[in-house]
Amino acid sequence: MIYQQSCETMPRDELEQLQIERLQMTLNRVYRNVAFYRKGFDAAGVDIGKIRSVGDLKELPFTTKEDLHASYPYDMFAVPLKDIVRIHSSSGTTGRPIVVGYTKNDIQHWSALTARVLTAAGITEHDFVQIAFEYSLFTGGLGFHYGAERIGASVIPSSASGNIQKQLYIMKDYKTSALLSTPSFAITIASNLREMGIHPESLNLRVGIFGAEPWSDAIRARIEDELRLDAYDSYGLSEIMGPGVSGECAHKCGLHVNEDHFIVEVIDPATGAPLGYGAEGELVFTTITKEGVPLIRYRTGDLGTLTGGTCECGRTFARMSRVSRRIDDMIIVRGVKIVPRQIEEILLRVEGARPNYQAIVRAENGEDVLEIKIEISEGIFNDELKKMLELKNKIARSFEADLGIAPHITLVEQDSLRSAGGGKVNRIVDMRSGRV
Ligand code: DLL
Repeated sequence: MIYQQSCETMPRDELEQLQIERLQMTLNRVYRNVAFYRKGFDAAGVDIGKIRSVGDLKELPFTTKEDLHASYPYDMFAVPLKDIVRIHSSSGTTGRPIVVGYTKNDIQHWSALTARVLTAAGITEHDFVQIAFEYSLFTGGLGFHYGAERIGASVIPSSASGNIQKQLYIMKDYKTSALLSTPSFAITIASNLREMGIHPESLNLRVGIFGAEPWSDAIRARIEDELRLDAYDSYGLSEIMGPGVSGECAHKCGLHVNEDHFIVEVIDPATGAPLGYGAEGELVFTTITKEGVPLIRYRTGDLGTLTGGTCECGRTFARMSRVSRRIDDMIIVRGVKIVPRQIEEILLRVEGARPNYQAIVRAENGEDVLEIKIEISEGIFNDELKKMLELKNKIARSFEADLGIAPHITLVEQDSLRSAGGGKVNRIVDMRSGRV
């Protein structure tokens, strides 16, 4: 199913024409209204009148997260504040947050884009959509809420905070058919179901949309199996809009980027050089319809690849791969390079462990020390000490066998690792660089 057929299946030449027209309007708008861009374009010697094709985009300087931090709170806004109808902010855990604002038109577009993502996952007006993303300054809850209402679904705004058991009773009693949450929250939901003796077959769940943090196909398989639903990936970031930037269709061969609203590029993170389709690099987005906070060539820090060509579903938009990690997510501990995916794979193999973890590296007496905090279910947590010790040893041995380092394992209570900022689990904390 396609929500906006004529946009989502637009022939490529028409799409490129639309993109360049919208890009030119956006460039004029930011040059007129945002001092950061006026100064930046002038300093780089860019004449925006000469940007005549999407390929010319590479002449423009990048916008970085640091630029957004420096503009806190409103210096990047391109409209008078009276025209802003909604404020969100990013869930950054270091430094000042990034503040984003939406005009009435931005909200209209945003709801259409999340409606597209929901429709691509097969969600319709007949569904009961439980939105278990946080409703807060985080964009997940409200972003999807407007899209779900727009397609006429029955929305259950359960949010992600509060008592998990209540969340499950709502799911059961209100006959939730579509669940939206972070993948780590879906895992917590699944293990609580088991503990409460609710069999997933007794629920009405049939589809789930998960996102806001990296998750692998192995996690997808586990969620699908434990919740008996069809799981779709959805990507987005507050700086660019929130959820609705891209999402999977039934073919699950990449996430369709809503290219009539965002131009996507992949660049070499070291040199900034544009890379072609198929090459892995940093995802960079330019907004071409946003009024509140338009961004030009925003470096996301997320790693991915792009694929072209029309998808079997008929959509002509480029597809991005699933984002397996952020560029700065790799940690080097005593010379060993570790990415979150490796930790997750080990935990998925150890019976009794759950792949909800946080890796913390610190320097103690000049040596790197790795601690892995792992959430375990309440059942085990309240169990006798011996069982917990056994589990800890089993996990530590698996790490040593796979990575050659024995981390310090700390077992923590379920749901204790999710941050307040959007309910995501912050996988890597590097105390050596102050990165949390
Ligand atoms: O996470 C928006 C969102 C809400 C997306 C709900 C999908 C669903 P932020 O809090 O600003 O916005 O965080 C954005 O999260 O740069 C990625 O690093 C990461 N991220 C988001 N979606 C995915 C995903 C929301 N599907 C940052 N896979 C991004 C991997 C993701 N990482």
